[in-house]
Amino acid sequence: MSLDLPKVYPITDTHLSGLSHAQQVLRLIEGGATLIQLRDKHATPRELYREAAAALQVARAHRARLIINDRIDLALALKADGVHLGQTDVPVMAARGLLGEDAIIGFSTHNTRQAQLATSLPIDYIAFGPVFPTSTKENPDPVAGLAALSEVRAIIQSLPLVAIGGITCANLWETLNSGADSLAVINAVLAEPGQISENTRKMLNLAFKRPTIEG
Ligand code: TZP
Ligand code: MG
Repeated sequence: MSLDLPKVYPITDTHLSGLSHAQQVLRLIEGGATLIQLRDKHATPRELYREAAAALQVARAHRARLIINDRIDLALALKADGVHLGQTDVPVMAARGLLGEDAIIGFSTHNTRQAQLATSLPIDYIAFGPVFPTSTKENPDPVAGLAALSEVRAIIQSLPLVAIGGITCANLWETLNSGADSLAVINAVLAEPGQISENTRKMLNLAFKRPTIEG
């Protein structure tokens, strides 16, 4: 299993953007996103089913992949591209059994121990963070920092690594240089709803211009 992750992996947030998930997905795709996570901690299951179905339709029409945060039931019912699970969600093994081999399963970790344990799970990528302070997540885990991100990179070897939490254009290069394959972002791309496509494009372009440590 080796997932080829795009450098920028946006996550939707209806409160922050004031837009539906489908509207956000369209704007993110227009900015170049090819892998997007639908995350909603507030909608009812019924609302979320409808919203996710609409967002998935937009993603499919543009050949982008849509991963559902937390909700294995919705991912299964809607045949989404995968699910992103946290430490207290349905166990990864159970999710893999339900979704099958082809689904993308991502798993959140917040410290090196969790990352180590995650290496034995049937997952396609590990997310690690918050790397930097974030005001987007309610009750975030302690800020882990770039040194811990580098440690995780070493621990998980070639398993794809997504960094998350407080990532912006200002810290994007150092985050990639610390071992992240991909950057999951909310605020950096959604905080200005009129600029979602532009800000996504800007981050993707910057990521491609990254100077490597070796030079
Ligand atoms: N998990 C760890 S930090 C975070 C999540 C969902 C929020 C990331 O949002 P932002 O705005 O990119 O800091
Ligand atoms: Mg979760």
